Amino acid sequence: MGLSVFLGCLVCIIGMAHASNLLVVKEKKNMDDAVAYCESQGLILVKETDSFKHDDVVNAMTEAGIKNDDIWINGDIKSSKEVIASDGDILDDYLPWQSGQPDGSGDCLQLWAGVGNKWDDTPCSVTKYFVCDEKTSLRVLTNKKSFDDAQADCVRRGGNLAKDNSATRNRALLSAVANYPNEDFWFNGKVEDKVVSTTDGRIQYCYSNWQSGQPDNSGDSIQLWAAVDHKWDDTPGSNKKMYICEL
Ligand SMILES: [Ca+2]
Ligand SMILES: [Ca+2]
Repeated sequence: MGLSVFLGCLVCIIGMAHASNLLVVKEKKNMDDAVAYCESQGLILVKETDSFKHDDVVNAMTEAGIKNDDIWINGDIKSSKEVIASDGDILDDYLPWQSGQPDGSGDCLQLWAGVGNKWDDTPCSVTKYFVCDEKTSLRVLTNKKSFDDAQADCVRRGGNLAKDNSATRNRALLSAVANYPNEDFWFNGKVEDKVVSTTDGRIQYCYSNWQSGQPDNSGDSIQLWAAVDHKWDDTPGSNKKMYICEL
């Protein structure tokens, strides 16, 4: 018994760090070359997944002295108007298009300086400055859903609700939700008789981050509870909350 728990804990050490760290590249390239350049640096062409990331990008451009230039951001615009990032991520929950866009003028996504850095579809062959971001497998989704619907949406995106199975991973999750101090979040945690498991049925022995007094049998799903600095709380999965996918 002791041995199996120990082996389980070795698995639990795996995690990832997160920090906002944008690289503004003041060398104009076409979209394909911009994507490839970021990849060559171990980074990814920046994905504007929410308004906070958008603001980070504009602030980085301002600091770099290119706020009045168009830049490439990550997005391939399909004929359906669906926007897909270079890593396959579906960008559909934050869409700050300029009014009248996308108008079919191209398949690639730019921040259009002339209209206050809004989104515009434009030809991929044009050369522009661009911004790289560090890769992260964590994706915060702000369109609130029940636990099951949140997990289904993460699966649709090619992943699952993110596990919170180590102190390192917990720091990454807290960093990911830091812009939303007043919002509860679903992550990949279910609880029954105080035993934590994930949606794949694995029991998690090694790590927990319960708020004092929790779990109190108030539900079978675990939230990052905003009221207590995003510590864990068991609560009904039917409640609609923001959520974190791991892609
Ligand atoms: Ca356009
Ligand atoms: Ca509870």
